[in-house]
Amino acid sequence: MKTIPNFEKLIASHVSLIKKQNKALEYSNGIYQRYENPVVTGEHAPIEWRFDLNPETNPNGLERIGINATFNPGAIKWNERYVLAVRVEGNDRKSFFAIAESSNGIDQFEFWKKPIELPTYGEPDTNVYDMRLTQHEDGWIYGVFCTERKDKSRFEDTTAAVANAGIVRTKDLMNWERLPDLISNSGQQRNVVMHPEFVKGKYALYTRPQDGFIEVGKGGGIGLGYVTDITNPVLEEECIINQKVYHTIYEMKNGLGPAPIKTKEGWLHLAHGVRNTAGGLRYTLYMFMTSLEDISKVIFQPAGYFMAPNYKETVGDVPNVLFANGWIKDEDNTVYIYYASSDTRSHVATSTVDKLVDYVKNTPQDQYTSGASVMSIIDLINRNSVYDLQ
Ligand code: M1P
Repeated sequence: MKTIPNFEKLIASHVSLIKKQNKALEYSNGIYQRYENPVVTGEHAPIEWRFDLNPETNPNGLERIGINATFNPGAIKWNERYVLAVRVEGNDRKSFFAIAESSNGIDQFEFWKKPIELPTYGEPDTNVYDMRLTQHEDGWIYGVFCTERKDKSRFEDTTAAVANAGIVRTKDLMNWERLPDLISNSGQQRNVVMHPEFVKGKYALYTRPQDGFIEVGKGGGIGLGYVTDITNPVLEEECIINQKVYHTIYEMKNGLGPAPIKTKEGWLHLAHGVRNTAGGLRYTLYMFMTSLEDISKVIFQPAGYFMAPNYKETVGDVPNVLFANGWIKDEDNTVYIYYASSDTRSHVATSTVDKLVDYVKNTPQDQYTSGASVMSIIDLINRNSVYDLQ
């Protein structure tokens, strides 16, 4: 093994970043706990991915390949480790997936030696992102991600693209088998997520049909459809189970986050909602619960957002965005919520199944008017009037 004299400082600061411990923030709303530091940033990318370490070919010690961001990770507990399938984006704007793992889920995430070499299907993907990992009862771990290619019907428009769901599966997170892309009636699909159990013998997929690449248009809402044979993934019976609604945090578009968590009371869902503002789009996270008997039926949905970007999190490549497509429910019912801020870095927040169920069941639902929101507060004040806060 050769020594690398010019890089000691860089290596030392990388090691200290990877080994850095995370600390829960002092304030919590009781529902979840945020942490001081992001869990994965662009600087977590291994030095060997970025620098040519050979002093002959890199006498000036320059970075050769820049990593711009690490965000929107899928998540799974695997061999007692907390494992993220991170969306890594290079300075060239291309995203790819790389596995990072930690022993405690809140800090010291370290990337595996090499990023995932994703097999292609048909025309090579121009860009891939936002992988949702689902441990399915059929024995496979599925990764459903967004695959983006140029819209050739609008050749002159260099921004015109088509988004669809790409599907891979694995048994060891190292060898990935690519299946055909989703075949659906919608022009475009993004935020497609596989349900972990068969439903009436079929694979169930949450979808987000959309008319355009960015705008959902007349489509939108979180959909649900079924696939009989996952090696020929034709989506059947797609219907919308969670609509966009005027003057809510998901007025403009929404999309499911990770695969839902099964609880005694129903399936817990984490999603993102988008509204437009004078300052651009604002992405926040919200939750809902669907019935164990009928996964298309939303039985609880708290009003408003579950998490919104805090001051630091509002800053980044795409400001004012929280996005989550990975969470892990541990054996002790702790839930690790992996979310990204402003399409730049990945964080963790922790909660428990009990707290999240309490949150979705007992937070007032949206009544869609200011007057009704005031009545919810007055009702709480009245019930609290027997307590003396002094
Ligand atoms: O930039 C915010 C997010 O925009 C897209 O999500 P959606 O299709 O729901 O609008 C995705 O590109 C996502 O990766 C990104 O974080």
